[in-house]
Parts: sequence; structure tokens; C-alpha cells
Amino acid sequence: MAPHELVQTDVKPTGIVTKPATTVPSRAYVSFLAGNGDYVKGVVGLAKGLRKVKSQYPLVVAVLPDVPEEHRKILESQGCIVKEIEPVYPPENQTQFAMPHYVINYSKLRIWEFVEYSKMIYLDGDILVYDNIDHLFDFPDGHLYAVMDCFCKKTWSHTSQYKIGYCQQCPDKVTWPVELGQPPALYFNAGMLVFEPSLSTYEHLLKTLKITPPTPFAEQDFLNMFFKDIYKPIPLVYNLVLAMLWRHPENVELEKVKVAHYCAAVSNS
Ligand SMILES: [Mn+2]
Repeated sequence: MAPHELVQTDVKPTGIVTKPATTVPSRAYVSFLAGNGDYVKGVVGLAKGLRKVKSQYPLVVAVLPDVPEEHRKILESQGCIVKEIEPVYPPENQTQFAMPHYVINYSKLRIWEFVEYSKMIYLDGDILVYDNIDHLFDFPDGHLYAVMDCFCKKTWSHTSQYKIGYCQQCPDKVTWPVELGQPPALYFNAGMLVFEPSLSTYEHLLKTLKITPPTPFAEQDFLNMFFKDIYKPIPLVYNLVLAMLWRHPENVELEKVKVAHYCAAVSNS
């Protein structure tokens, strides 16, 4: 090994990894990672999938301080851009009410601070990409794009839509009763989002979070409420939550699926 190589290795920075400005595109995929568990394997799978489908854009991984150096190195070896973020803690009243594994997800809001990118596609660590979705970056600005969720899971049992068997995936099956007023607003699964980072949006998100009453789906409910006016649904093939296979098989075109979402806890998917 040549001596200069040793020197280079020694001076390699240990902090946040940044690439020279000229090679940073204004578009990137982004995922989120917390803790020292197996979730890193999911993000590695995500990175491999994006590479396999020849995505033109890098994968940024927003990591909380508790992600060990070893795991960050694995991600970098997969070509990921690792960016450490500070945790975002929800108001205390929300941590009481939200399901515990969702609480950490409020830190996801930090991705709106990644303004070195003009547009990003967020993908959960339990998502695998089977086909190129780079074209989603070309969708018109000014909207948040995501796939509609399903109201059939038990975790919706506190809602009137669950009680009457209404689901936005099949709105004609059980029609919304007039006496209940307006049908519920379209609701997206927050595991996959096309969004535009913006510091003013981020500040507005945090200010709103402080005055928002608690809900069971924590940050997913919050994002739905916050972005309801600019939300645009995109086809199921961009985020196929596996439970959709048995809840709404008639809506699934399996051979066209581009992104599959293997929700960790199926009952909470
Ligand atoms: Mn997920």
C-alpha cells in the first residue's frame, strides 16, 4: 500500500459525510433510521433495490444519534449519504397516547430540513423497490404525493368509518351515510412520500405539532392533517402495503407493483 493512501485514510472525517457540491444532485431518495437493531438491514435492501433498478438519484439516510458507527459505515459502503439528525420529541401528551413504536417517527419531520435537495422521495426502511420510480420526481411541484391507506385494519376501530365498514380503497362498497356529514378526507400511508424540503414548511410543521391534539398514528396522522390541502393520491403500485393483498385484492395489479411495503407489524400496517 502506498504511503499516501495511509495518510488519506487517517484524515478521513468521522462526522457527517458530505460530497463535493458539484456532484450533489437536487433530487434524492431519503430514508430514516433509528437505534442499533436490524432495521439497518432494511435500509441496505432499499439501497440495493434502488441501485438494481438503476435509479439516477442517491439515497440519503437520516440517522438518529443512537445509530452506531458500524451501521453508518455499512450504509456508506452501499453508496448511501448518511446524515445525522437531532431527534424531534412530540409534545408529552402525544407520547402518552400514540403507539410507542410510532413516537420515534416524529424525527422523520427533519427531512423537510434537507433543503440542499429541491425534491425528495421518502421511503420507509421496510420498503423494497422493484422498478424504477425516478419519474415521480417530475410530477408537478406544490403537492405532496403518496398512496392512499386503508381503513380496514383494526387500529382504525375507534373511527366511525371502521364501524360502518367504509374504506377509501372501495368507497362504493359501503357508501358514506349522509347523517355522518362529509366522508373522511383522503388519508395516505406515510411510508412513501414525494415532497419538497423547505425550511418554512419545517418550521410550520414543528409549530403545528406543538398545538396538535394526540392521535393513535402519531406522525402519520399529523402529516395527513398538515398536508391535506396539497395531498395528491398516486396509484397503489408506488407503495403496496402488503395487507392490501388480502384486504383489497381487486385493487392490486401484482405484476405492476414497483414498491412493496413490508410493514413490520402487520396488524398496525
Ligand atoms: Mn413501514
